[in-house]
Amino acid sequence: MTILSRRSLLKASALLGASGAAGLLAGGSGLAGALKPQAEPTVLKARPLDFDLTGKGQTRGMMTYGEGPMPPVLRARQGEAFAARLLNGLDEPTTVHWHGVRVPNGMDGVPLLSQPYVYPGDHFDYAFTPPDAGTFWYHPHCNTLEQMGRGLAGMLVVEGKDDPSFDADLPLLLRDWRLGGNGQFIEAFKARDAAKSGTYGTFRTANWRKEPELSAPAGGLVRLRLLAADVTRIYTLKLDGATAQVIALDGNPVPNRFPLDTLMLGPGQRLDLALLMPESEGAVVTLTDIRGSQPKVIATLKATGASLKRALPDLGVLTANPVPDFDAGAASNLDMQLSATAESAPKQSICGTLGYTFWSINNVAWSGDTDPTAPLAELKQGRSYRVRIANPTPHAHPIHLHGMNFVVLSSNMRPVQPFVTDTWLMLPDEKVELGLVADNPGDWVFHCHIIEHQKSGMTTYLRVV
Ligand SMILES: [Cu+2]
Repeated sequence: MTILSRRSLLKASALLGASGAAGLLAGGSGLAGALKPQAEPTVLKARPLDFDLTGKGQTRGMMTYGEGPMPPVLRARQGEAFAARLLNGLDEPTTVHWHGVRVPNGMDGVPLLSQPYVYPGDHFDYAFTPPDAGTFWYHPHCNTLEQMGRGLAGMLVVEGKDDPSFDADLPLLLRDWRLGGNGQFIEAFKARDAAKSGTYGTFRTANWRKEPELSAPAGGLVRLRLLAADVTRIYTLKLDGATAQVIALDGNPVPNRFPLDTLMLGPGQRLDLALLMPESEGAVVTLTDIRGSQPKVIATLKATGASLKRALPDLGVLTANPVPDFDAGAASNLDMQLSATAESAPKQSICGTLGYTFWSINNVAWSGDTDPTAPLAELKQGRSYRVRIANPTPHAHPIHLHGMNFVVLSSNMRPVQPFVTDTWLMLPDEKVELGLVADNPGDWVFHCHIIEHQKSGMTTYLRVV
């Protein structure tokens, strides 16, 4: 299908109404959510919000999903139908992308590439059956810097049938806000920073609270689900006062569990920790971000009650997700270079533009959220590809693929496990090889998840046919 005819189809679909378009597009992918048993949809209303985030009075012009204030932690079950109806209560178009979930293309939430814009007052029905268990999230893919920057990001936990049992399951959404001293939003970015590592927030939160104190049973096993939902910040996490092991990265169980030493977590990434709470009531565990010049406390966990006397070895294994096996012997190479580009102005876009182009993939700068030119590559459905990515820039880039997972094969800079992931944090001067099985048909964006980089050129897409 050419882009032109696809666009025409999308425009025609938009006239049918959002839910009609969803069915049409999902049907076209061959993985039609519409043909599966329907789940009762969770209503997800995107809406403006004024809320006292800082404790110093209301921050105006925030955005959230649902009753709020914070977007709800959605729960789904692996292999069972899930549905959510997005109602757009904002005064601008939006969509929802289900980050890390291997959905049919029509459910992926990228305007023009996979679905129509959802205009103010309109709705869109998302329906899919999550194939994988783990920690995922949802956020817009339209005017993303503003919409995510103002609050639109929530967690999605997909429970597996054989998940080991924990004494507590604590999702923790980490993010910053760009607020001035009066607690009101300031400019979402600075161009000179967008051309470097990105523009940092000024007010840090976990679950929309500054340094929240959570509680968990003393001597209990806690599954701490961490999401780096910030538009810019990379975290280097450290835990004091408890032993913990990394059990999953980006929704997928890690091949070998390891301690949380100084693992970096880039925007878009998730990290599941199995944490053993201290035995004595009142003892405090502290999660700190040690990246940057000043360590910053993210959250604390206080032990409550009599000790449950559990131990980390009590935990069963997490079952691997049914991601297809990469076939190294039959794989073709696919090379990508992340680079800076000559500064230029991108085209106008319904989903907003920063007004700058700073970045590119294979020397092509994406000209906006909504004006794809051609796919970077056309992949054959079911075939394996060795994606070789080089980052010759002096900045880190968490590079994210929609619709499919890849397995980390090698890095020129650090030892890696064969992690299965949707987002890999490319370090400066790093070269990695990722194994991809192109098993999900459709057009899938591949972009840096530092949103200023994404929105100023570092985006492309792969077509699987
Ligand atoms: Cu980047």
